[in-house]
Amino acid sequence: MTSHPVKCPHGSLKMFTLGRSRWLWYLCLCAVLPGSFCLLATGMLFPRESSSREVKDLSGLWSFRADKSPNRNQGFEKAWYKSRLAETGPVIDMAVPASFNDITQDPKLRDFIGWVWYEREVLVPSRWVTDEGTRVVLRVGSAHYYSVVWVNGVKVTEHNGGHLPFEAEIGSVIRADPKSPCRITIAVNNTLTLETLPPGTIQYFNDPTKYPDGFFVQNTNFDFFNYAGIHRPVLLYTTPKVYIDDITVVTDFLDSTGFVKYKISIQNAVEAPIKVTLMDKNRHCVASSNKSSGVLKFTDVQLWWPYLMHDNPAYLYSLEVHLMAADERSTYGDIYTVPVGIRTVHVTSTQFLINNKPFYFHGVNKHEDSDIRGKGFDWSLIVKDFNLLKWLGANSFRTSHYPYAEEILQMCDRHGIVVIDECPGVGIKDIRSFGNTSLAHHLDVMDELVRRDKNHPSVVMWSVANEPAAEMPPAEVYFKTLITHTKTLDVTRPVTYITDSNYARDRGAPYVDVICVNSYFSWYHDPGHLDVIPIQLNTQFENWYGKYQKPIIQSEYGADTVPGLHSDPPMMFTEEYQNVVLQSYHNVFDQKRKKYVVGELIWNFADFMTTQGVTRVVGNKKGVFSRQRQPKAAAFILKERYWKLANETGKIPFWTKYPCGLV
Ligand code: GCB
Repeated sequence: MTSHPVKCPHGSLKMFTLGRSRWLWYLCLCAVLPGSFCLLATGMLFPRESSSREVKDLSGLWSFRADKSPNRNQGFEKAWYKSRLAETGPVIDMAVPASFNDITQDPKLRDFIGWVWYEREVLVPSRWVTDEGTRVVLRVGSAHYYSVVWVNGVKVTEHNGGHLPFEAEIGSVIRADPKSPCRITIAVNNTLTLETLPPGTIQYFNDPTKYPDGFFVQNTNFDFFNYAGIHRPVLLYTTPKVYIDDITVVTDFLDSTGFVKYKISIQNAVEAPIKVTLMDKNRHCVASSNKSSGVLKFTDVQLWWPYLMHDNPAYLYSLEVHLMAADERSTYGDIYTVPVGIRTVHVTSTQFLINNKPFYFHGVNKHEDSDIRGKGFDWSLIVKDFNLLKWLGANSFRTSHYPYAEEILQMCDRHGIVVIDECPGVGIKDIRSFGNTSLAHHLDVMDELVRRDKNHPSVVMWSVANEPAAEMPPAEVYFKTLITHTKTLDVTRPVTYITDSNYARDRGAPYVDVICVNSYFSWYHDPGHLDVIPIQLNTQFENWYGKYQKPIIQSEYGADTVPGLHSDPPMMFTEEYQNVVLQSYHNVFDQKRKKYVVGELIWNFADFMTTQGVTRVVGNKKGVFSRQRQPKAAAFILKERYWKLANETGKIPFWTKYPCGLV
């Protein structure tokens, strides 16, 4: 039997803690690149094609088998990775990327907890195999939650965490067996523990008079369905042997002069000739250098502005890095281009400044969630959502409650949608989740998140958690460490955690830069009593600002609404009730945004799936759009407001003909 991290049924997972010796490494890097990022030992550049890099997308049909054995461990005991999955037992077709839960009619698969196995055979271009100077990398955009990956039966990597990419170099494995197709096996386990992010626990019910043999449930403290599987594209890509491993970019400007501070790391050579070129939209070079780090300075800078704040928003330059390297046998070149938006972010005691101008977040909270595909990546859905965001006049969203696909952030860069980038620190309610193992994992996740998203101009703030039980004594040290660490990783962006309206949960608040508060007055508090909103919301803002003198974002507010349900006078769950909740909140925002409130993010953009329970009727219905992306009445209220706000606080682009008739 193969020894494996899974020690007990349903995958009680051994955590990777990568040794705190990394701290020393951070300190060294900080010393050479002050005012910039401290990162993991290797980069995680998004796989892009270039004249030196090829990408092969493995999206499509994979073979799939859930390990339904009582201890969920048969796949490891019988080494399913050693042969074709179909030879181990019955397999079904599975779409990748997609959550597996809603794909079949099998209720046991929908609610399955434990290991599921995916497999795909790939024909690899022969040049990739024969050319020893080519690195072949297997990359998984994300798989929820814990993954083990084999190629031709050889384990190539493991990853702990459900929302960030991981990869493995597989050239040597496929070259060892060049004649056979490359068989990729990925085992994914969705079991959550007190130390995962988000946390969860498995609870067994052993009373035979009430429950079938082996009955157990997974308990969680978050309000979305724990969709699982391979959620984002699986790719193979190549680089030359000596390659550009990471690029870090920090931007600034003074009057009309732009500055791009950059650092490039290369692998498999101590140094190599390099050419760095910054190009404008028309591919004209505006600055260049032949050093692996430095500052590019150029005139007539075009800043990256948020959507609706400028008539030429989301301007992107391109930083092209060209690496030349040679060994005794050949010359390799590597080219990688990263989009660069020149913008700054600063926070004062009352304002959130982008490019030194006050920015007001009028946006949404989202989920990666849709019918059938669950949390699976889907371009049609993404493009539709961006069209809806722009229709709404939204200038921002929060990646509640986990990092979204990189392709979504690329869309934000290109459309000027500002992002609060949240890690999966949601549902941290149990005191045992404040221990050292949890903290170490949380720090690792922040490292991975910042490493992946640091260069996106759209990302303006990190959120380290949502509504943690921050009234518990260990929360203070926990959040102090986490927030301080995140600021060390990235000195250019503010950091927050999202609190709920329980005012006692503020042990982390002294360390955040912006206070983000969720509240549901007249819903969870005083349900049905719309008249409490003005007074309770006013009290909420005055209390937080009075104590901390930091700008405040209303990071969630809303009401569940069943589309098509009506009542006048308004009653809970009707479209009219949602309208009045929104309008009552808006009246208070209008008073406070003159002072220190810097944003409002509706909960939620669209209805989304949750675990089943007595408060959820086939999911959470607080969307202003249905799960199928059709507007409820509240969407029109929000749209009118957001365009009005844009008109006041920004500059509506001349080309935008928005249908509210306000311009
Ligand atoms: C919250 C949570 C969010 C829930 C929402 C609700 O405070 O942050 O995850 O979905 O409330 O609708 O209850």
